[in-house]
Amino acid sequence: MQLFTFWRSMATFRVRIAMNIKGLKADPIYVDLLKGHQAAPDFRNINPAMAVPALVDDDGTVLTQSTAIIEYLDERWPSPPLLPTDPAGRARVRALAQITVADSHPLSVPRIRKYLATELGASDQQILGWGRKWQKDGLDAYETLLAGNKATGTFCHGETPGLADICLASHCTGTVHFYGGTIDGHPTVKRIYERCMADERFSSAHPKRQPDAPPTI
Ligand SMILES: N[C@@H](CCC(=O)N[C@@H](CS)C(=O)NCC(=O)O)C(=O)O
Repeated sequence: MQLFTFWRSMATFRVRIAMNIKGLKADPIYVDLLKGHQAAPDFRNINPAMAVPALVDDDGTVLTQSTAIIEYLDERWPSPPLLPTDPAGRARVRALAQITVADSHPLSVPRIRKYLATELGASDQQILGWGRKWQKDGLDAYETLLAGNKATGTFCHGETPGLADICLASHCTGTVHFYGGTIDGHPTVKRIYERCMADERFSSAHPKRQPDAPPTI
């Protein structure tokens, strides 16, 4: 398998965690988003949406969109599972994941930050504040949905990490490490995030531990 990746990509972080949980390996192909390599013709042939991650399976199947990739991996390698078996549980986990994947993260990916700067004249500080605002709204939603719900356990849904935890981990990492925000006001989120990051399958996937990360960060 080949994984098109960039160290600070939160969406690729999600796929790296899922692959670690499944015990899968992929050859990394680095796409430097800060240098605009996502627009290079070779990569556009892989993903016309010009975004990482993209995963190419050994039979040549090309997959894009982090949660579609993660669910593909979960279906091909079902153990350990990343989604519960019951429909209501699956819907709950997918809904939690979408807080990050659909509602928060898309608002501050590089193409959005670039548009804010070049078309709307936003400053670096304004763009950081913009990102923090949508991250914080996502954290508020997670906290309310997780706290006091009896399906919440050590992890977002029960006692083993799954899709929702993967998305929550990327959300919190983005908030703390890239937007200068905090998760201190979100105790249930913080507890689960810290538990996740104590697990090598999560922590080794962290952006700062990737070979293409700059040595100084
Ligand atoms: N919804 C997509 C998000 C993909 C995405 O926007 N990835 C970012 C990095 S985290 C990217 O490659 N952005 C390129 C750009 O904005 O130019 C997913 O979850 O995979």
